Amino acid sequence: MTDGSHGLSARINEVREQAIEELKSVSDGETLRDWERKWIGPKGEITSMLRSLGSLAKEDRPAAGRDAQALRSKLEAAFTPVQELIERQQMERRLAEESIDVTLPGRRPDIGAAHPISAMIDELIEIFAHLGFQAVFGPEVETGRYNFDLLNIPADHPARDVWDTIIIDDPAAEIVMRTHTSPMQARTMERLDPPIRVIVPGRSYRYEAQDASHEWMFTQLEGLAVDTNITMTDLKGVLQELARQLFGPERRVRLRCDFFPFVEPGVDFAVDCAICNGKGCRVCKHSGWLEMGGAGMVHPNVLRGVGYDPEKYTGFAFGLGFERLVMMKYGVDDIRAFNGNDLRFLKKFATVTI
Ligand code: YSA
Repeated sequence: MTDGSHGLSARINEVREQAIEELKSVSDGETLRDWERKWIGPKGEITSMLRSLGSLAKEDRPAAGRDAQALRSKLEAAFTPVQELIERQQMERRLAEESIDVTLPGRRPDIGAAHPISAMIDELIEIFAHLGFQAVFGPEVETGRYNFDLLNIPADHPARDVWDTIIIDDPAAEIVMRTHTSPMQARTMERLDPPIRVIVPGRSYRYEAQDASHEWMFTQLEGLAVDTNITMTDLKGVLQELARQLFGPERRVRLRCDFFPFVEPGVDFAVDCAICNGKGCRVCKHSGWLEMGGAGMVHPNVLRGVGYDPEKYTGFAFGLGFERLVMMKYGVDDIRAFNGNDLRFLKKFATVTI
C-alpha cells in the first residue's frame, strides 16, 4: 500500500464519521437534501473521492475504489431510513393541517331560480301541451318577408308603419329584430302540413319609449292552429281555457273587434279581472277587464302565401305579451322590473329552482 492510498483510506474513515454524525442532526427535508448533496450527490464528497482515484498508484486503485463504493453504500443505507422518517413526518403534518372537521355546518349553495318570465313560459308550454299544442322557437333576427310580407303586410301597407321596427342591417335588405312572434306562423306552415297546433314563446323587439307598460325588448306567446273546419269557437275555447288555467276556473274571456292585417276577423281578447272579480280595481284600471293580446282567424292571404288552400283549411292565431301577463297575475306595476336585475324583485318569484 502506497502513501497515496493510505491518505485516501484515512479520508474514507473521516468522511464516514463526519457524514454519520451530521446525519444524526438532520431534522427536516431541507437539511436532508443538503446532506445528500454534500455527501452522496453527483457533486458530493464520495464522487470527488472516486474521481481522485486516478492520482493513486495503479495497484492501489481497485481496493481504494471498492472502499469508496462501500462507503457510498453505507451512507446511502443510513440515508434511506432518515429520508423515510422525514417524509412520514411531513405527511402526518399535512394530514393534521388539512384535516376536515365534518361537524362544521355546511355552506348553503347559492341555487339559482327561473326568471319569472321563464317560469311563465314553462307554465304556458305545459298548459298548451294539454290542449295538444307543441312549442316551437324561431329566429329573433328576421327578414321583412316573414315579419311583414307573409303576414299580409306588404311594403306599401300603412300597418307596416305602426310597428316600431329596429332595422339592424341595410334597410333595403330589411333585416330586422322581429317586432312580434307572428313571423313564426309562416315559418311553421312552410315546414309542416295541417293539422297544425303550435305555440311560439320568444322575445320581440320594438323601438319604443320605455314606460311602466312598454319595453323595447319583451316576450310574446304566439298561438296557431290550422286544420279543416277550425272556427272562431275553437279560438274562444282555447283562450277561455288559457284564462281559467292561469287565473282560476271562474274567469271569463271577452273578444272585441280589432284589426291585424294577418287575421280576418280580428279581435283583441281580455279576461275579467281575477283581483276584483270584474268589479273594477287599480290593477284592471277600474274596467273589470285585463287586456291580454290580439287574435283572429288566419287571413286567407296568409294561408295562400305559404301554399295552403284557404278553401280547404282555416285557422286561428293569437299573440299575447308575457310581461303584462305576469304583471296581471302577480300585481307587478312596472314592466321595467323584469330586466332591472334587482334580486329583491326576482327572489319574490323564486319558486322554481333550476
Ligand atoms: C294578433 C293576431 C294574431 O292572429 C296573432 C298575433 C297577434 C299579436 C300581434 N302580432 C301583436 O304583436 N300585437 S300587439 O302589438 O298588440 O302585441 C301583442 C301583445 O304584446 C300586447 O298585448 C302586449 O301585451 C305585448 N306588447 C306589445 N308591445 C309591447 C308589449 N309588451 C311590452 N312592451 C311592449 N313594447
